[in-house]
Amino acid sequence: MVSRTFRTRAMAATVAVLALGLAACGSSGSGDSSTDAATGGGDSGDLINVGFSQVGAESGWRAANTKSIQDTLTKDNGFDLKFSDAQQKQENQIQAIRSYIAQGVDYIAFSPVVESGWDAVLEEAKQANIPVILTDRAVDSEDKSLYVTFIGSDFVEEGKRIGEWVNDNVATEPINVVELQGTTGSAPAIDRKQGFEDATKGNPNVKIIASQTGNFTRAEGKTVMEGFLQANPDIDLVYAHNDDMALGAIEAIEAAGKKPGTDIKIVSIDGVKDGMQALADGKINYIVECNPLLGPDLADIIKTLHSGGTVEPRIVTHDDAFDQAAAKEALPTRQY
Ligand code: GZL
Repeated sequence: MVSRTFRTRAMAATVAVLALGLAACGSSGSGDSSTDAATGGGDSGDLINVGFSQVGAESGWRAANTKSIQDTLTKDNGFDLKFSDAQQKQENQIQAIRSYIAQGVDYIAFSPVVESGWDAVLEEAKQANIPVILTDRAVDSEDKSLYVTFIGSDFVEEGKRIGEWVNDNVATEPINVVELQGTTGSAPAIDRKQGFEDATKGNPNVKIIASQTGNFTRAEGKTVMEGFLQANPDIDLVYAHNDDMALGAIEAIEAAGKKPGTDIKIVSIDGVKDGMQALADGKINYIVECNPLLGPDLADIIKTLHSGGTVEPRIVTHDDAFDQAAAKEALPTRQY
């Protein structure tokens, strides 16, 4: 999650704002102090208007991310959240952001489905004086003034951690690797591929024999894996950029009469419940987590900004990693 320093600072700012809010409520005798106290900034009773454009509903990770945002940015917590699902289409996200600008929201937050093509619409938000917060995925805009901060995991590091585990636990002899890439052009797909290659390029035992996008979905991951199996008789390891594609690959491997996790090893990223269950069951061999629970930190960031505070331009969320034994231990208490 967000660095301890950031949260301490945010909590201090929030406490100060709450104290001011309660004092104002007491002196003015106005209505619902819980709403006033929750927002602190602006007139009493105002909610903070936030427009959020979500990538889609393509994976278990996305569902958990959406739930975290919608469960946190509530009216009881001082927010009026406008939420849209772009069905993994950039044009839908751009349209949603323009709609939020037209509605005059206080803040815009979004998870960019791909890295490129955002400068124009972000410039429009900037001209409208609406601060933009990137969550989960980054954009490749050179102009860093187009958004206030980017909160999300370090995808290159995730790919590197996978590669390092493969070096130490599988590629102690020559192995043929197939890679199920995430959505083409998305930050996690670009960076997870880079990280894995950075970690394994010095290991002559690792040979990537095929690499293709499965668009982060279980169905497309299964279809691509079926193609890999038909074209390559000797696959030793699948590197899936997310659990949903890994779960699709498991279905394809089993349909081909092979044992996932044994005949063909699988490594993946996310750590969603279905992925962790497959890991505990021995069908996946290693998972690096990508924490989707960004709602509380997004709320902290907005409340800090709304009370006149500042936030770091890059906030890296913490990710754990799990082998099969660790998955068995962690499953009972997983939040997603
Ligand atoms: C990563 C996120 C990715 C997940 C996928 O932060 O953007 O998108 O790894 C999801 O499961 O579809």
